[in-house]
Amino acid sequence: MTSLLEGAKQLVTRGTDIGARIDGLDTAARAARGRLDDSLVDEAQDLVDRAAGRLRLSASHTVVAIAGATGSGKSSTFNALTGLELSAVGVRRPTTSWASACVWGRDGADELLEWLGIPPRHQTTRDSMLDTGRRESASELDGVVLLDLPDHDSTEVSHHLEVDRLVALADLLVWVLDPQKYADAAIHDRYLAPSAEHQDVMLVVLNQIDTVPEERRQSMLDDIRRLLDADGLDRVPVLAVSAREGTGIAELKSEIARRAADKLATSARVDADVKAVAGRISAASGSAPTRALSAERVRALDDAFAEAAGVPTVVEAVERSTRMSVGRATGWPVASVVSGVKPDPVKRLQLDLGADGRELSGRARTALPEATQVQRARVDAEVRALADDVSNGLTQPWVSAVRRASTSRLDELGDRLDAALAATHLGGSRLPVWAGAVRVLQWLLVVATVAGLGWTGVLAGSGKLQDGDTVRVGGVALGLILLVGGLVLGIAIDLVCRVVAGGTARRRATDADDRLRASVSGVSQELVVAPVETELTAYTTVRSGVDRALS
Ligand SMILES: Nc1nc2c(ncn2[C@@H]2O[C@H](COP(=O)(O)OP(=O)(O)OP(=O)(O)O)[C@@H](O)[C@H]2O)c(=O)[nH]1
Ligand SMILES: [Mg+2]
Repeated sequence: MTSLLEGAKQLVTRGTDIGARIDGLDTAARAARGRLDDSLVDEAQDLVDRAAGRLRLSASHTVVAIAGATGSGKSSTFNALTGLELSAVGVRRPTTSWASACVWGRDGADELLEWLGIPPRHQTTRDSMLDTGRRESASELDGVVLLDLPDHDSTEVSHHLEVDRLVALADLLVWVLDPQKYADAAIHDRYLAPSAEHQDVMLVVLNQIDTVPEERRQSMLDDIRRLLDADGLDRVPVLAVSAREGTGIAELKSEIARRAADKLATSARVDADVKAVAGRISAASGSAPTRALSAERVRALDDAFAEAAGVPTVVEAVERSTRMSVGRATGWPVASVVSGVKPDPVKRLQLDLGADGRELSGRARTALPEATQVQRARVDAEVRALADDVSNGLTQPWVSAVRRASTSRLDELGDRLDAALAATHLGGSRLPVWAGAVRVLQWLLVVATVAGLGWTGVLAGSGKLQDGDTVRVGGVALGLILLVGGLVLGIAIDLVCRVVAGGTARRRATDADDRLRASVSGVSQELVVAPVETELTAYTTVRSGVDRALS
């Protein structure tokens, strides 16, 4: 790109910003790769290379190519302009098989001729052949590299290829028409009409005007004008010449000289190329403004992912487990013993109960239910909705690119969700301090109840329960108070603590839910959101590149 910018600098000094435009097209083409039509992207990248190549080369030369149908008189016109019989003019068609060049002012043209692919044997340097009588007219074309091209319409395939190659490289194009074939679709459809962007670097010549009766010349020129207008080439001048008799050659030479002298043809040509391709990329890309992914869409996607990952199952297990462990610690111990030990729901999911918390072990997912078809369908629907939402208003290639990106990594979903859940710390699992204290209290109450029961039993057995001897509080035997008080208090604490344990369980469940959803959100971010955002960034890059290329 440095060479491109160096080449462009020379043009920047002349008030154009062609380097920035090529750079814009380059940026757009790179970002469009794999998203817009390959052939269009290839064309843009070829053009960037070609334009950079041309701008790196001589800015003081203007490459003028003479193109047209076989027998129209290209070589004759070439010879008339050079004043020499350089190109063979023949009756056999086609005559010219290889492009030849005539250079006025050789300095710095070598690399340019090499880039054009004109071998030295087909090159002539005009000023080296000057005779004094012709010096004046020759110097008028100083800086011109005139090319005589083969025909574009014979059966020789190599001729078409050579013409297409050089038509793409020339700075200025002179299309030679003749009175017989000037309306041929071959030239209008294939070359002229598609060059509307290039009309400022084109001339049209009607040759062999000597063969047209004088009274018919104007109507023929009018006819050509009409055809060119229909091709979208309303600014292209038409010159009537006779290469054989020299009519109009001086005017043609002046027109070429005028365009070569201001040295703008090179940048104008590249500009036209860049605008044409950038215009097509722009049309394919559309100009809808980009929209950001909406937070609601992402949240809905996260929800679907969380459900498919089994987050609600784990969260519910955490809640039940907390309720159970706190309940068991704070509950009336006798009831727990009688009801037996139920398995911990979290352990059933093979959650690892560490000292400072718990994590889903690597084996956890085997215990978690697989995502059901309904859950999986919801994931797919949410991904689709997100892609459709964000690509709404974009052209089809971009809609497809966004959709493709949104699903490109979904086959990793199951594994990635498992891994994310396995690595998620579910929050504290320790018994709350208050519950530990209540446990001690409950056992003290059990001891009091048992002691009260024993004491009361002994008193009742010996018939001393009503006896005034035994310790009494408020007239009731202490043993009985211990027995009933311990029982009532134990059960009352159990009931109150159930309510408190429910709160703790819900808090821990919410905490676990937050942590799990954060992990799941990381997965949706990586597998769906980031790929979609990459496409949106590419779209923005293409748009801004194209805008720069067209500016
Ligand atoms: N009457 C007349 N004949 C011309 C004129 N220009 C060219 N010719 C003749 O037209 C024929 C073709 O001329 P060329 O210059 O070889 O044509 P070309 O376009 O180079 O043809 P290819 O190399 O085959 O593509 C030759 O016989 C020329 O003498 C002209 O202005 N008037
Ligand atoms: Mg020829």
